[in-house]
Amino acid sequence: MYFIFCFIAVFISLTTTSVSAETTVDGTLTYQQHCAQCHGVERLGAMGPALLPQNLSRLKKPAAVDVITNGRIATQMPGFADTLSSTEIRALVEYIYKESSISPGWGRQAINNSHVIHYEADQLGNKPVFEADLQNLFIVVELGDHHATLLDGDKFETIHRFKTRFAVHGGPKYTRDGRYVFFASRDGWISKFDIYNLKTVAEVRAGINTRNVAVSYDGRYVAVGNYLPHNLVILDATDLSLVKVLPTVGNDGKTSRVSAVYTAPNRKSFIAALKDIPEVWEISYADKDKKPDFEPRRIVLDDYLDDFFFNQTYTQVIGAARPTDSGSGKSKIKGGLVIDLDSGKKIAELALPGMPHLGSGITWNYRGKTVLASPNFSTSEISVIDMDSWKTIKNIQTEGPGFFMRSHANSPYAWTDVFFGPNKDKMHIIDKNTLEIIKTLQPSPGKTSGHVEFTKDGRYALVSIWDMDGELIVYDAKTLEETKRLPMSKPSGKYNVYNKTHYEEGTSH
Ligand code: DHE
Repeated sequence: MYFIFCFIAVFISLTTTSVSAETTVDGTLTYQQHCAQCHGVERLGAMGPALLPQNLSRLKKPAAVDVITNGRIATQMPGFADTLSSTEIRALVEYIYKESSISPGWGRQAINNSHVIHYEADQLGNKPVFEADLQNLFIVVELGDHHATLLDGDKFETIHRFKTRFAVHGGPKYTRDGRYVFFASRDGWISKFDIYNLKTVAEVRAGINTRNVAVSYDGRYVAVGNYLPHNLVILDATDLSLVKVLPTVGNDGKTSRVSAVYTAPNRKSFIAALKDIPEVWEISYADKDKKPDFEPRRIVLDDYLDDFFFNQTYTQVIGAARPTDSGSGKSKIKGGLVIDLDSGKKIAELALPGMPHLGSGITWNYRGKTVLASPNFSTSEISVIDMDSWKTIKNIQTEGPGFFMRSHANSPYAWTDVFFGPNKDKMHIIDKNTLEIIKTLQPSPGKTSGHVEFTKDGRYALVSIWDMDGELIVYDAKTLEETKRLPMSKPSGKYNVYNKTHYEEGTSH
């Protein structure tokens, strides 16, 4: 009897000890010590996404524990297994799933209050203040010290270096004439830069946590896709003044983050995929003579699209859900799906392994067929898919998972980085006709090499060394010999005016 009593007493004491240990760990404090720098003091996001219940709806708590413990693939999120105890991690998860006392709203008034016009259009001239081939310029985003460089693509010399907002992410977008470029920062700032006058002319904070920005083909509007608030924001491209806020609400009333928004030049519309609602939205700006109403056409899908791109005629969307974003690890469709934008119907499912990065997908002509190729965040392969039959032609084995892929219509090669793992300093060159890797470069041993962009004519390929003490390396795209190195501060992406404004098949959208 005494033995049973002692056993129960010890059991009660043990269980209460563990419960009280959990309740005494302060998730708030742990958050401020370890997470606030990237996710924002108020959990509204900065370099990392916002950590609020509104943003975590597709991530189950056990999956959040796993992300904090082991880190998240293809992001800057490290694992905390060696820094935090499992009790601290559980307390942190409870904290981030609690409603915040700070309202994550960022409405019309906040957007309008943030709007700054640095230069009115009539204050600046219409001729470039420098000499260079205006179609062969590059904007290079330097993440290391939050600057951008305007580079002459013939001489590979810096024309101008300027400050950007903190943590610019995604491709800056040009107007079709190449005069203006729009940047989006992760914390919602949209900046318009006048390349001819080398001046930032207007800025506005369009959201708290922004995904990316798109410019309409006619240069009249800018669309901003937000994670927080859950909306799309339409701006006037002239001065970035607010035109419309479109809350991203599904038919069932549920709200959603925006995965990304792009312009579809042939359709004269913006195409946006939603992260928490299985819908793609098409927002037309086709009518040139009157102001569009920006009412979305909803295409309802079987699954969420976290990542997507288009065929060259913009009649099809090719997208995939990311298993890690669905929390349960199970999205309904294994791999990717293809949607016909005219009919709004799914026309194929793709056998894509791992976590394909379709946003970096490119297309080319392979023995009379158009193929698409996509890197993969989680497996060491590049999938090459026939865009008629939607069957995989080949999975090209690489030395590690990659992030970005690039080619050019005038180049016989497609370049892809390795980016993750022990071979992160390598860059593969694939023959587009044989689908074999014909050379592997190691531009700067030990330092991550990633993201390639070609010159206008495809003669040179520019590679980034992702290091604070980084470089931009210029390669002859035919001989694959190095021709020049320019020191830069963690140059992330680089964007050629001609390739971008002509929607070159080898580059991103
Ligand atoms: Fe990106 C583009 C999403 C992490 C650097 N990234 C994009 C785009 C999307 C996207 C939707 C297309 C926007 C556009 O160009 O209009 N990125 C995501 C993610 O979901 C992911 C995996 C997690 C996240 O943190 O949001 C992610 N991205 C990163 C990084 O960690 C990178 C390497 C460093 C950084 O800047 O944070 C990074 N993403 C880039 C770059 C592009 C990009 C350089 C533009 C590629 C291009 O050539 O167009």
